[in-house]
Amino acid sequence: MKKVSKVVQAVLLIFMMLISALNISRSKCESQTFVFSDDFSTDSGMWEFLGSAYRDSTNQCLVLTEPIDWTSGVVFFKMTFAATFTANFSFKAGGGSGADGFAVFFYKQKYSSFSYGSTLAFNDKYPNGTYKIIPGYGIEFDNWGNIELPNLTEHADPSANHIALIKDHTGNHLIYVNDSRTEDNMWHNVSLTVEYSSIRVLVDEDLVFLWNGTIDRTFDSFGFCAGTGAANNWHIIDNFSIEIPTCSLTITTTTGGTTTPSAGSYTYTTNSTVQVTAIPDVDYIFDHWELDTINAGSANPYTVLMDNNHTLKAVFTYSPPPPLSASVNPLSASILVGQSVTFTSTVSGGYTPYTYQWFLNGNPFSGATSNNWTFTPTTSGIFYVHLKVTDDKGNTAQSDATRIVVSTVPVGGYSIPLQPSIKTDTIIPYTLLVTVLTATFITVKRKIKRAQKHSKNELE
Ligand SMILES: [Ca+2]
Ligand SMILES: [Ca+2]
Repeated sequence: MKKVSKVVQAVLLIFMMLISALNISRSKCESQTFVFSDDFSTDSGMWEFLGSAYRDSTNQCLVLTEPIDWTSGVVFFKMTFAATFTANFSFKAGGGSGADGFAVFFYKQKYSSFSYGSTLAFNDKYPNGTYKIIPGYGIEFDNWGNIELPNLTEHADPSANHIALIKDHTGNHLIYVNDSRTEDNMWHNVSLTVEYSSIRVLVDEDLVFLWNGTIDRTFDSFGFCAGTGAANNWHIIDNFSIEIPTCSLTITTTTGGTTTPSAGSYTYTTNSTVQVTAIPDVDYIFDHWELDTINAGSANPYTVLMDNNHTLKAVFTYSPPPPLSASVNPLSASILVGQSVTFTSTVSGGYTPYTYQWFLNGNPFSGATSNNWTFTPTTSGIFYVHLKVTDDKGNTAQSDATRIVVSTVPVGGYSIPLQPSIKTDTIIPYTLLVTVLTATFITVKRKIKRAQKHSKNELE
């Protein structure tokens, strides 16, 4: 006997060690829990009502359906979560002509389109009557046994009254127990505990079922739904409470930037994801994140999985821009009076936006304030052009001055290009001709001037 009891003790000890080891790995965020309860005596603001669902302020409960044929209602808990949880509530179903049931859903994709009858508003139907799935789990309190129709196996129900774990649609029972409490029009207390790989349902403190398996936590909606069909029932919820483990996220930054959410400590339900964005100050760049002091790369925004308490630090580095500089093109040009030259600029460094001022012979040229400028001289001579650029912080930079040689227009007011193809022997007479003509022109001009002077004197 003693030997046996020692063996039992050893087995128990190992078993307890295993359990505690599992507990350690499962509850990394120790003793932090979000707790919410609602007796529906006032509007908590935590529920979103769709279809036939409403808060009955007189009876202070949550009505999913009244005993009306072909109706359905959904209530979403406004807090979404993918964490393990324990939810408690009481329900009363029945009191009508006898259909269809209700469900509490979790890890469910948010939805707004749903059907009535056998779907319990847990999912929708295609026009041909087949079920349109909405991913997620539910504990179903079914009070109408839908028969299996050809090609519509989704409608198969094990009995008229059963409590089941359903997934994605009401035809998919992962586990069920026949139970008349789903329609006796009496209040019953439900305790639903969803762990990492188990789902447990108690009704009036009796175990209904414990299901073990892999749980898909892709989606995060929680709520209640119910439907009636060709027959009807009341489906009412009251005294709701929920406990959800949470983890904390502490965000810090180095000098040189901020984050969204801003630096500080936050609480999130376990296994939720949080996006944090780093925003560098002027003269700084975002360099990388440190998650729990370990370099976590430079993805921005960064997504933190709240599987544990975490610290996240945004690391910024000082990186001012290079000094402002400006250059212009062309650097020199030779043109004739009446022709123009267009200057373009290249500006780098400093802080945008830039403002521009072009200078002619050291003086700002009125209106020449864009990033390029077309200069059209009206007289011959040598001109100097430069650009002054001012950046957003008032820093300035000047380009080198460019030298523009402007010549007078040749005789006739136009120039004849000297093409390489023209032979030397034709150029000589041509040059002579131009020289003669120019000389003649100057002589004529002088004569006219002299004549004008004479006539002027005469008048005086
Ligand atoms: Ca059913
Ligand atoms: Ca069912």
